[in-house]
Amino acid sequence: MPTPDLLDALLDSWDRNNRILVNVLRALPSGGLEARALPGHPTVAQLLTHMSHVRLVLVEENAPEAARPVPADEWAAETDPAIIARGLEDSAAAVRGAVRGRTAQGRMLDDRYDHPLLLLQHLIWHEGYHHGQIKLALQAAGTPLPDDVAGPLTWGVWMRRR
Ligand code: NI
Repeated sequence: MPTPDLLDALLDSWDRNNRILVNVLRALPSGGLEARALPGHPTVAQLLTHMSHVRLVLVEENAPEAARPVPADEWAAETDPAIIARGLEDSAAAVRGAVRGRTAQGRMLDDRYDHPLLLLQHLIWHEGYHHGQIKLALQAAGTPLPDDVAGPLTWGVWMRRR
C-alpha cells in the first residue's frame, strides 16, 4: 500500500534520482567521462561534478545547518569515477538532510523557494535535464549507452516495484 507519509515518498524519489546518476556513471563506456555533446560544451565528468556542486551551493544558501564543504571548482573535469560518485552521494545526503529538516520543522528555506520540497523538485528537474545531455554526449562521442543497458539503470529505477 502507498505510504501516507508524503515526505518519505518524496525523499525516496530523491534517492532514486541520485541512484540513477550513480548507475549511469558506473555504466559509462571507456572514455565516457571525457565525452561532450558539442565542442565547447561540458564533458560528462563536468556535468556530473556540476550537479553535485549546485546541490551543495543551494543547501549552503538555503539550509546552512545541513551544509557540507563545497568544492572550489564547479565544473571539475574529475577523472576518477569513485570521487565523482562520492560527490554525488555526499551532496545528495546534504539535500536530503536540508529538505527533511526544514519540512519536518515547518520552516522556509533561507534564500529561495516557496516550500522546502521545491528544492527537491527543482534539482530533480535540473538533473533530468543534464542526464539527457550526458546521453547525448555519449552518442555524439560514438560511445552511446544502449537503451537495453541504460533502461533498467535509469527509467527502471523510477518504475520498478521493490
Ligand atoms: Ni546545470
